[in-house]
Amino acid sequence: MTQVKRVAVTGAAGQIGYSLLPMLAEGGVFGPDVEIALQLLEVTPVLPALEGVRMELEDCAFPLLRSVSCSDDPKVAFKDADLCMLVGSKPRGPGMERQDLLQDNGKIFIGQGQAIAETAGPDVRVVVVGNPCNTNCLIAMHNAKGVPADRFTAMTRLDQNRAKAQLANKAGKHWSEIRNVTIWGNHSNTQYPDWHHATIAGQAAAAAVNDDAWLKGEFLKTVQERGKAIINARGKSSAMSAAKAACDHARSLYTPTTADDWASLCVVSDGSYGTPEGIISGFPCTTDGNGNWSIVQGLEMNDFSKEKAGITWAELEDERSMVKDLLNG
Ligand code: NAX
Repeated sequence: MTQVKRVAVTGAAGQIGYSLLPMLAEGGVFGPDVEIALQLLEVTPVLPALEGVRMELEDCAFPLLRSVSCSDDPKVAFKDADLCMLVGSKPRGPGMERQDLLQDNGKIFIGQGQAIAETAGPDVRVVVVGNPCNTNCLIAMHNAKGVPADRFTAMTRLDQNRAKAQLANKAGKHWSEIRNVTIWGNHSNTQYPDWHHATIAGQAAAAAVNDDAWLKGEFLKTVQERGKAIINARGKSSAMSAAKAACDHARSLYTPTTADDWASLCVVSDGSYGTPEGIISGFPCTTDGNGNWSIVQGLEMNDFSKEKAGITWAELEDERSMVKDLLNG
């Protein structure tokens, strides 16, 4: 075992970080034969808490974990990184408008994009989890001069996993039997979880579920509003499931994913399916196992799908216009 992958995680002392770090250290992304060096980033006041996380990671004695470093400087945390998981962001405060949230986070992701360009490894991949993740990813991508745009992805894998669970429960099957759910658009409550190409134990999802009204109504709403339901129940936002999804997303980049069981990734739009070009939007994607993705082509979108996707694409265009001053790099 000679290979060591350097994984940078921002917001590493937060809730998602606390679940994500052990998954990474156990080989959740690169598998059981690749050693991991964790490079953790936090804001300065949180460094003492991060030190506690570092001590716990040490105490776990993970066989694959070679080192853990902590910093409040993105250029240090991203140094030579193979994978940057951008989890930390500023939460929406009381009375805060969406534009303010986008602008405040934008400043974080400008700096992190620049630091990735300056210090990350030559083959780096970036996964943005911190919300609003699609537009944060767009900002980081635009500010990482010299880093190809296709290295940047944002996470709708949690929404894909949530949709799988809902379909499985409704059809009386196991979630491992669900394939090819797509989350189009934004990781927000405008997202469009699309079941039209999904299968459940090999059967078309619509036939297996046999309840069109449920698919178009309760299913969509449950997936779109699941984050809020978790907060209402737990008093805190999703963390374990978000960490698992972040691992699933990153593992998809490094494990070949086929058109028989695609991954829903937010990637820069090339205009496929009428998605506005240049936004970071959810698409069905295959991957080659070397960190590279392609948008699955040739899927039919009916009028219902076009209408629902159009709503979430418009929201992403709107977000982009709110941060246009941050995209000049
Ligand atoms: P927490 O508030 O528990 O942790 C966030 C951490 O980020 C904090 O420790 C904070 O100090 C740190 N941080 C803030 N600014 C930073 C900066 N500039 N550099 C480094 N660290 C910084 O939030 P948590 O529950 O862990 O969620 C993290 C982010 O994930 C949030 O933005 C959240 O909205 C987002 N989520 C995204 C999901 C997705 O599907 N894309 C789902 C889950 C989650 O809601």
